[in-house]
Amino acid sequence: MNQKTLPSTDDVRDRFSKAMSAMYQAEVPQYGTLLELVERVNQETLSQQPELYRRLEAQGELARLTVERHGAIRVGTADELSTLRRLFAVMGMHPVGYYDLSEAGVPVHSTAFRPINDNALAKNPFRVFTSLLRLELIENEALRQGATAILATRDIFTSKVRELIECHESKGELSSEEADQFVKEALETFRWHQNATVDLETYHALCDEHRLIADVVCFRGPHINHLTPRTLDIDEVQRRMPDVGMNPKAVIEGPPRRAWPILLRQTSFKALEESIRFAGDAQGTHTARFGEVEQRGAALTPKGRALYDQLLDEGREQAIRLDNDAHQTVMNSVFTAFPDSDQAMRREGLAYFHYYLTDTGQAAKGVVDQDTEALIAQGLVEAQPITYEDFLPVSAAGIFQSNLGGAKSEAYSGSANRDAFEKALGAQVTDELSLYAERENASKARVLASLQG
Ligand code: OOG
Ligand code: NI
Repeated sequence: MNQKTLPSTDDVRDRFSKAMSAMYQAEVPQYGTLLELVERVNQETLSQQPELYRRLEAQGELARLTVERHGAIRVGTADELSTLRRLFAVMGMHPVGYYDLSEAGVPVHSTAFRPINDNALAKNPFRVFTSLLRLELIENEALRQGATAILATRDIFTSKVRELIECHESKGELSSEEADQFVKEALETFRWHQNATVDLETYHALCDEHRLIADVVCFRGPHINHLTPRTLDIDEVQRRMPDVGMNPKAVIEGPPRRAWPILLRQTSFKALEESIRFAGDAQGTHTARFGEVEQRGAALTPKGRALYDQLLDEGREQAIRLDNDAHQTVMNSVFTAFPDSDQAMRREGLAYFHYYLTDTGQAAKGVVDQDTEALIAQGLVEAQPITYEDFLPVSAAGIFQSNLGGAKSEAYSGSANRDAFEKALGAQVTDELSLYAERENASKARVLASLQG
């Protein structure tokens, strides 16, 4: 077969994320409404802010904006997690980062499967936040054993998708037809099931321990529980959500609004109560699926992240139980300690930057100066913050809690275990900060080489 017709891992991921979005729109119509709202706000923001338009275009992010989504799932066993790792690898998505949610009273730990290099991210940065249930944190032994036994009987993958994963692993590629089939079969793992695999009594027993445990254990598969488009103005989306019939969560998580956004801000509409048929024919309900919006900003260096974490803690202490407006006012005043300009963030080493040549820089040759700040001052080089591609554990906990109905609990705290997670995953997770540092260094090296040229 002609080499050129073979789809790349980026193509497969692009097809899959679109198929997933279509499936979720059909399953949860409110998600379709959310997509329309975000699209409208993004268009308005871009037309009101030409400088933002220019920046996104220069970073190659304008094209990806309309396809950009993240999703989340929760699985029950090491075997499910490691097979997912192989499934995501077919789409060029690799485990990045370790998130310990036990600290926030949620008995899971997680990673994000996502593309890693510049080109893959520019094409479609689809990410899936993937959590593994930690049954070992449940003290009730009978309940723990019961849940383990239920999980042992299910297979969340179709036999065809397993075949196609193996085919990709041995050949290193799939044909276009195989890729389409892969997308169709992989999607089955993420589908919603109205029939639970357990009776109502078992469901309630698991819910009483933690709603999340019931969500993972009682169904045939790890239904996608939300999909998240990226907005350029999350405050505006939050404001307009009630107008289109959505019930937004109380506060926007993460940093406050800034001229130079950092990390990630998130909000969601509350999970829907959906009817479920339990074994033995009893009718009941389950609340799991919701819609979320995110606004992404600059990836922070370890120094920037430490400052963010410190200010977030301070802000959260002062903002307990405030409504969103009051919460944002507190955060705004606390975050005045975080410089809000690209230059200051760059000079103080708070954020990662992508360096590229201006038009003048592209025409220049034989420039031996190696000082990027001087090159920027001479108009040869520009630097744009690198977009944060990952997640934030405190925000993730806020999203979990607002949708599981739980208050913050100390029940499982202090039990991060990255080794156990990686053992279950069957691989190490990549450190997200090293990825940003590599991309920054590579962009600097390219610019300097070309100017010397
Ligand atoms: C995942 C919650 C985390 C985010 O955007 O931080 C998440 C879940 O509810 O399974 O998706
Ligand atoms: Ni999310």
